[in-house]
Parts: sequence; structure tokens; C-alpha cells
Amino acid sequence: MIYLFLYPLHETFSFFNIFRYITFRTIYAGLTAFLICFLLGPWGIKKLKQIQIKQFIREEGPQSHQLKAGTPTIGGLLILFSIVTSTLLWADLTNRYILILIFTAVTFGLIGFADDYFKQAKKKNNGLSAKGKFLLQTFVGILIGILIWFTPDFSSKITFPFLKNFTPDLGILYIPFAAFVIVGASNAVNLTDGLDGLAIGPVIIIGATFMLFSYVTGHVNIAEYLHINYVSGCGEATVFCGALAGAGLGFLWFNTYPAQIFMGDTGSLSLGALIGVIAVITKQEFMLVILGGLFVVEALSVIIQVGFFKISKGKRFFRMAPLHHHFELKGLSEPKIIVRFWIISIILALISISALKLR
Ligand code: 57M
Repeated sequence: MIYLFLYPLHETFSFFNIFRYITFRTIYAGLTAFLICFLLGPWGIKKLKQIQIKQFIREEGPQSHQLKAGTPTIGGLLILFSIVTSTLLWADLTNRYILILIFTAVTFGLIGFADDYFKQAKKKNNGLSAKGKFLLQTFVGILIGILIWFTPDFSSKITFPFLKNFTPDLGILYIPFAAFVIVGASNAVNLTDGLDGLAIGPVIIIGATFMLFSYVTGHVNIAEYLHINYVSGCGEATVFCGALAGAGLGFLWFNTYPAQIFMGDTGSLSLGALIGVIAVITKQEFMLVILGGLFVVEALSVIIQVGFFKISKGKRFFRMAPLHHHFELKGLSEPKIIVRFWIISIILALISISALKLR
């Protein structure tokens, strides 16, 4: 709103010209989202405790997790409120990508909330059926793919890191491909969110990296210099990425070990889907495999574990999947696993940024 109401006044008050700059609005979108999360956090935690919205721990998990029973959850509501409020304040709301990102946050947040709600109603750690959740995610993912498909001058070509000239055109198949990226990212973040701060840390790192990617992708001269796709209007998504990273930092203040609150599927499904949508908007779908490599490895560990279990008729490849539980059962402390996963995420982000130039 600030952009829409104050920038036009810059003819009268020259100071308001500053609201034209995406960089300025991104910084303040991040700071605003952080502050909303940071200031509302204690109240939110107290409220969730009062209304008994607490985590139920699965019996088959590491025994150490039993101590976490009762931790307030569905903190994703706080994250999404911070992201959407800050975006409404600082972004250009006539930008189609901003509207698609807000739509993604709300729809996947609702799917996650439904799952969290049924977990609370059943007082067990299983909410929606896996099939039901997946079908809902796929339906919304295809809807978002169609919305992106119909944006003006959209390109259905896909690009690959380090390969400058290989840009196959998927045509109408881009819609299911985009849905695959969005739903895959959503579930990968969901699986990873199994230790304090383990998911939100990489989300912050990826959100900050996508600030850079969306800015250069929406800047015709820089995109040309880097030989990457120029996507008109994509630069505004930088403001949303700023809000995403800022809200993530605000939530991490309370989700860091020992966590005072969990994000719930409300947070993990929506944050993962948002990362997928931003990768699609910035035409960095396969770059996400590197940038979000931690989430990819965590999801792969589950696929390998379940597949190996079936093939070997009962043997386990890992001590437990996802991968973070394997290290827990090997005796590594939770904080050590978490911080090392964050370090790996930062290294993957640096490699991804370098890939913009190495083509
Ligand atoms: C998402 N949810 C956490 C919290 C968070 C197929 C199978 C691999 C599926 C998978 C599964 O059910 N994953 C669900 C992971 C849960 O966290 C809640 O869920 C939200 C995210 N969706 O926001 O509300 C538990 O994670 C811990 N946690 C923290 N700190 C945090 O900041 O400590 C979460 C956030 C919380 C808390 O203990 O209760 C989860 O793990 O369920 N299933 C699994 O991951 C299970 N693995 C498993 O069954 N492996 C098998 C086969 C099937 C692969 C095997 O290896 O043999 C693990 N689930 C649990 N404990 N709860 C096993 C260990």
C-alpha cells in the first residue's frame, strides 16, 4: 500500500521518490516482517499454549523427541501473517507475481492448517491422509502453474545451471512441470522440518538468495549481461523474498533450539511452495536442486529408506529417515546437526550464485 499511495506523491514531496526503488522496499519489507514476527511471537506462543495447540510426538521417533511433546505448534500462522502484511505494505500490489505469491502463501497455508487442525482434533501426529494432502497440493500447484502460464510474455522454456544454450521449450507441459516443482518443494520442506530451526534456517538462506535472483532476472540490462532469462515484472518478487527472509528470521528467534514453537504444516507446506513458485517465476527451476539441495537430500533419504525397506524386505538403509534422524541416532546432538545443515545450505547458496556467472 505504501508504494501505491506514497510514491505518486513524489512530485510534491521528493523524499517519496525513494519508494520507487525495489532495493529500498525489499530491505524494509524484510525488517517489517521480522519485527511483526519478533513482536507478536511471545503473544502467539502464550495464546497457542492457552488454547492447547500443542505438538503430539510420534512414538516411533527418537526418544529425545518425547521431551518436545506439548510444544506449541502452527507457528506458521505467525510467519504467513508477517509475510503477507509486510508484502501488502511494501510491494506493488498491481504486480501479477506478487498476487500469485500471496495466493500461494494463503492456499498452501490453508492446506497445512487443515492438516494441523486434524492433528489437534485427533490428538495424534497424523492429520489429513497423505493421499488427500497430496491431491490438494497437486490441484493448487496446477492452478498456480496455469496462473503463471497466462502471465503476459511468459516463456515455457526451462533453463539449467551452467548450461547457457540448452533451453528446451516444454510448451503446455510447463504447467504440470511447474506443479511438480511447487509440490515437490512443499513436501521436501515439510519432511525437513523435524528439528528445531532445521527448516526455517535454509528457508531464510534461500529467500535471501532469491532476492538476488529475482532482482537480476527482472532487470533487463543485468539479465542480458548474465545471459539469463529476462522476466518483465519479476523484480518486484524481490520485495516478497525480503519479507520471506525477514519473517523467517523473526520466527527463528523462537524456533531456535530449544524451540518455543513449531511452524506446523501451516508453515512448512506454504514456505516450501513459495520457494517452488519463486524458482518457477525466476526461471531457476533446476537451480533450486542446488540451492535447495538440503531439502532435496532430505526428501531423497526418505525415498531411499522406503524403497530399500521394501526391496530388502525389512532392512533399513539409514538408521531412520529423514536424514536428520539418522544423525540423531548416530549420537550427534540436535544443535550440531542443525547448524551443520545451515552451513551446507549457505555453501549451496554461494554455489548457486556463482552459477549465474558460470554459464
Ligand atoms: C513432517 N514432522 C515432524 C512440527 C513441524 C514417510 C515419512 C518419512 C514421513 C515423515 C513425516 O511424517 N513427516 C512429517 C515432519 C514433526 O514436526 C511437526 O511437523 C511440522 C512439519 N510438518 O512444524 O509441527 C516432529 O519433528 C520435530 N520437530 C522439532 N523441531 C521443529 O522445529 O523437533 C519439528 C519442528 C515434531 C518434533 O518432534 O513432533 C516429524 O518428524 O514427524 N515421518 C517421519 O519423518 C518419521 N520417520 C519415519 O517414520 N521414518 C521411517 C520410514 C517411514 C521412512 C524409517 O526411517 O524407518 C519421523 N517422525 C517423527 N519422529 N515424528 C520419525 C521420528
